[in-house]
Amino acid sequence: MELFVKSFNRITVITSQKRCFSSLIHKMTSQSKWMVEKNRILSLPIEEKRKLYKSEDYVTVHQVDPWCSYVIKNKDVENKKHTIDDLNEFRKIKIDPEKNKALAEKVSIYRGDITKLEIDAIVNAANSRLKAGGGVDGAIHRAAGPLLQEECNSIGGCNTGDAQITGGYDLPARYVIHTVGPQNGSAPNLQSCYEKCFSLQNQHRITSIAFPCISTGIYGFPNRLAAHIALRTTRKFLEGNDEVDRVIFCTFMPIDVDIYETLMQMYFPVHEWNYNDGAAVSEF
Ligand code: AR6
Repeated sequence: MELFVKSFNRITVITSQKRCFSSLIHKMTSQSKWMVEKNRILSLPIEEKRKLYKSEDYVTVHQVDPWCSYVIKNKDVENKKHTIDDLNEFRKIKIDPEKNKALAEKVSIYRGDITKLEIDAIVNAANSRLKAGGGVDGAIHRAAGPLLQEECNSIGGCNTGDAQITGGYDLPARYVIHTVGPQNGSAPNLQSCYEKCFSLQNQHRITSIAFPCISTGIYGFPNRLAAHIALRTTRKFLEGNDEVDRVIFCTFMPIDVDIYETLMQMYFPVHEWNYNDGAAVSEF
């Protein structure tokens, strides 16, 4: 009987060791699959990479008008006036007017689906588990293909206000930067999302980046305040860094188009503006 129990225990230990080993092998195999594919895609010439895109209607960075041209082409933008509350938010940053012209050539509004952009990096409004969800997150995972989730699984998660970078796989974008916006309306956390995304730029030689309106969908952050935070943080970053050539604000909802068209005139003025009485007066 004693001999039987000993043998049984030994078999149990061997079986569980085997199971651990095979799960380790499985993990390594699936891990190396995304790693190999990520590196392969990142080194493809653009014409080859384009064959991977799920749809042919991709948009290159050069097809997105810089803000200085957008204002000229869309004359109605000038009729959109900011409010006193906007002015109070805007006064939280001191901008260097010398940089207005150069920066108005770097930033853009893009109306539409962020997954179409052929750009160095698109930002994903992710959740802290980095599991594909709804909204822009779902759209990005669908267009990138399943290896994006595999790479996210290998990272394990992301704290609110932080950011993690992965490959873009079948997306036109080379990289996806996953950031987790606040669910409780915390402005410092939202600001941190933008800062952390920018902080990854140097390491991965990202010179063009597109942001969705982080936290303003399922996470319920007020759209207008979110836009102030996005624009203020971007202006501050661009004033101190020359490496990034293009920052694109992807506005998917009409309300965000309206807000960004209004507020971009403050943070990235194309003409000179007077803010004396709270109403913008063009001086050109
Ligand atoms: N392209 C660009 N913007 C988009 C797209 C798209 N294809 N689809 C939606 N948006 P949301 P959150 C806009 O809800 O509030 C997910 O389940 C959308 O109109 O995607 O940060 C995650 O897994 C809105 O303006 O992100 C998290 O659990 C903006 O993207 C949670 O939602 C952000 O809305 C994150 O919530």
